[in-house]
Amino acid sequence: MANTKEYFLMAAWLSVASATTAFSTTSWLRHPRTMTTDVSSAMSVPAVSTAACSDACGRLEDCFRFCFNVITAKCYVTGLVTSPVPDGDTEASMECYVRADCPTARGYSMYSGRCLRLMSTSMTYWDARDRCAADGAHLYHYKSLVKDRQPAVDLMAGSRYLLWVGADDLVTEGTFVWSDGSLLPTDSEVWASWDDQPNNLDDTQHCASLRTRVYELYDNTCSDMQKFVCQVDVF
Ligand SMILES: [Ca+2]
Repeated sequence: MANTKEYFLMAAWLSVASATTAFSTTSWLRHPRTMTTDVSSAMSVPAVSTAACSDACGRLEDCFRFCFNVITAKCYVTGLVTSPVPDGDTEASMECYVRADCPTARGYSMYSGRCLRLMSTSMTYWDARDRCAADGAHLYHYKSLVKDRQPAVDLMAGSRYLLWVGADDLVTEGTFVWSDGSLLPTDSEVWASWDDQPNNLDDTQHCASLRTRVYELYDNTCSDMQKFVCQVDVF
């Protein structure tokens, strides 16, 4: 019989180990975000359990997350047609999960904890944004040198480009916003501040680009044709 200390260490280990759950062949992570975020663009499909709901999502190529209401037994899968969320769902009754793997069939791979795909066809910022959305993805959120630089270095493997990432100041000049609504301050470490970025050159530069020579951001003209990086959120 293990002593009390060992018992609690084992309990803690089991708690961590269960954070990644394998329903069927896909690994899922319990989603830390709110139910509202998850089901706002979801549709309901028939399922009788969390496992059945995960199977329903797993069979859909563009389903990266699902929520199962354990009270009403409703299964919400995302990446599909938007439909109104029925009344009666509360956050407490929802179990939400995201895929713990990248959608490799669509060309996404894990790079240092980020699920990314380099898009080699040059497009405007707006077309690039739409292309990522078609994958259930978004332009890369290059928010932190500590967390987001290495994935980009791994992905680019020495190639030097200007790449669209997911921030612009199109709504309010000088206020850059990521596509998830969070701010990209103009004094953020990710800008090439040594090169006076963002400088809104000729009052025409409103979209953030990652220059992979230095792995820092420059603002650039949104209508320029550039390659870009799409990101799928799997955590
Ligand atoms: Ca600039």
